[in-house]
Amino acid sequence: MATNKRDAGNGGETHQIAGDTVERLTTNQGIPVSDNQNQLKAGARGPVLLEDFVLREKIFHFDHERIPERIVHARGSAAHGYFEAYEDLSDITRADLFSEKGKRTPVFTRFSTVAGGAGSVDTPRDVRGFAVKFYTQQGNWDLVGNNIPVFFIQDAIKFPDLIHSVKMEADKGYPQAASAHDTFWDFVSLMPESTHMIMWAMSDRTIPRSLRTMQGFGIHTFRLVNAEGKSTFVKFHWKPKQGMASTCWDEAVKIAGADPDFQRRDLFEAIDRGDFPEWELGIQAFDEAFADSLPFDVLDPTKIIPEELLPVRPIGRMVLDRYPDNFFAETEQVAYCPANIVPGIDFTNDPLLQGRLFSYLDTQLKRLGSTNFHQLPINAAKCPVMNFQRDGHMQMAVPKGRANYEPNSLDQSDRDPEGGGPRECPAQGFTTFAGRDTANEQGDKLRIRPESFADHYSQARMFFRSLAAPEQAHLASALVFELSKLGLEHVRVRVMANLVNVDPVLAQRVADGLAMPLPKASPSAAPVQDMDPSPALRIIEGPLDLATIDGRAIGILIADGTDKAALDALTGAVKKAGGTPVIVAPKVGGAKLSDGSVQKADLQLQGGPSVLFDAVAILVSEEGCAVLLKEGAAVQFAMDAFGHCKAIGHSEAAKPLLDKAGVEPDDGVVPADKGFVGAAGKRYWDREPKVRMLA
Ligand code: HDD
Repeated sequence: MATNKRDAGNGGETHQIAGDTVERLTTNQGIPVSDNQNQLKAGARGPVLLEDFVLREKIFHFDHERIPERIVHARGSAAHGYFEAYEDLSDITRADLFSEKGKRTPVFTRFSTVAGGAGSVDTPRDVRGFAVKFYTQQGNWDLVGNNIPVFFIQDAIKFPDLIHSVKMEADKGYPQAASAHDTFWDFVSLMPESTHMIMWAMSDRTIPRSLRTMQGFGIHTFRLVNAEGKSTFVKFHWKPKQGMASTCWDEAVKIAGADPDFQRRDLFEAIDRGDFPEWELGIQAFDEAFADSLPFDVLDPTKIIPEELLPVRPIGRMVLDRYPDNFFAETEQVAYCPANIVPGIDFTNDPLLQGRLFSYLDTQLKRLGSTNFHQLPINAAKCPVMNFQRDGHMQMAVPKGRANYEPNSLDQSDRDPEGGGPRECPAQGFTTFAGRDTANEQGDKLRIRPESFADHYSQARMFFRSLAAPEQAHLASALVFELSKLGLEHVRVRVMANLVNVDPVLAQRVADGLAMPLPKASPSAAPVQDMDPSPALRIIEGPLDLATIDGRAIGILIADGTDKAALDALTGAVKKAGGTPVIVAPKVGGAKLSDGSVQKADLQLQGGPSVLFDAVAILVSEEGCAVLLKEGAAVQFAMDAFGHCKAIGHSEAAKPLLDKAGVEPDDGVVPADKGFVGAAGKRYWDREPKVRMLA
């Protein structure tokens, strides 16, 4: 692996000579550099000389530092870790990573937003990518999923249209990282198959609090195949051990200003403090007969199998325990590809998946510039890679011997120290599952959607009806917000006509929120079914709503005069519960506490608004409160914490500040020393109607 010591490819030597206390700076050719401050000039005030190869090489390299950003998922954050299998799954798959209990496989996982550019903020309303590269002993397996289990479209031929519509508009060049504009809603309203995903995209799932509090999904139906060649259909699920948590929209918007890197920082800091994020991998495994019994097609990526119908079986866990050493070399250059699959796992005929199998390799060539991108350390398999592929731009390996073709009859003579080279392995090698996904797989060549993909509304309805009441209100309000941003009236009407099919009550709430008449339902290609609600789909009151401060950040606002004993007690209690106390004060140098000691601040108040925390405490004396009453940022601190339904712990003397901020008493507003830590693990959504109009 190349290092800044230039020891790779240079015979292992570093440019350190006897007696040197520091490593020597060199050019890329290894030539020691004597001066890194001044260009070569003819005289102190004279012209710069073209022969300055040190300057020219440095600027040349700098000029080429950027590579094309990803066309989608450009903004991302990643970490290294491992996957650990819970049990031997050889009854259903011969994949090496699932072959024995406790077996560990290294992973590199990248989370991303979809629409924004690489420099966009972390918290737009957007789907999040959830891509895992497993470096197995049988080669790399990439599970390239999202934090939502369905997709907007059923056929890959529509992907460029979808992405063009959601990215900044072609003529204006804005909005960045936002779906609230004409072209996106124009497109999706003409594509009823996107309706189910729209429900998820407008739900709290697309404004996650942290990358650590999101679920992940493989989306498509895949196959597991065992040593006997028997296939089992599977859907992959990632469940966060940290529980699930989302923000509310007003909070997400404010975080974008307060800390554009909020989620990247959160991931880094969690790993840095040893609080390693963890997800459980689970599968929904089923056979052909079960698939046939469902009222929808398992090859249709706009559908889920409700967990109540088919429970998720946990099969292992992923722990992310190492932040990348270098953002570009690892996070930017990692190249995921759904076609990277290992023996024991296989594709299905899902037409979206099949299109993806082409797209990613093509993208990597464009981005990384060489067919040898698999040799980059972050992409390289951690098992031997042996074949007869040769040459190409940036070939980093040095293959030995004459054997660069096969079959050959070269032997291990002096000229061919490596012999004839590697040979295919019929038994261990990847073999494609020979069976069919459906009984009528063969047929005429047609550009056609199967009838079984026609129901676009039943699961959208089920999703909406499965949510907790506050989530339904957030979803309806998100639709009102997005549609209110449109300039094209007829698009708004068309979206609402689709919504009538989903749920007339939802559609009416949106129409009321926009102050528009409700149109008639749009035609539906299939009758809309009333499916049983699936409570597993909820975040609020759902199975992963953990009510804990473990892994969460608690902002503690202090000022001169704050009681030292009370502060120590609170920070101690927060830490004991697994939370991270973050001290916020008007001055970063700190505040003078009641005992005369100075408590340093982690954040200055202007740069530490309450949106950055999961819950807050305001620990001030009368003297401190009097000062903060005149500081808008302090009033906003309390007002936003209340408005975002967070728990607020407070000292008795903080009450005038709470009053000024409009904080009203409820179960979430508690004395800091009486039950605050217990109260801080959840949000108080009942409060919401007091602070904003929801649709
Ligand atoms: Fe994709 C990147 C997820 C459909 C074409 N996609 C990309 C990434 C994720 C997904 C997480 C970022 C990986 C990373 O962190 O580097 N994509 C999905 C999911 C889909 C999906 C869950 C549907 C179920 N994608 C999809 C289709 C196509 C693409 C149908 C094209 C036909 N996706 C790409 C791409 C990207 C990509 C253009 C951009 C950067 C990259 O591949 O490496 O090839």
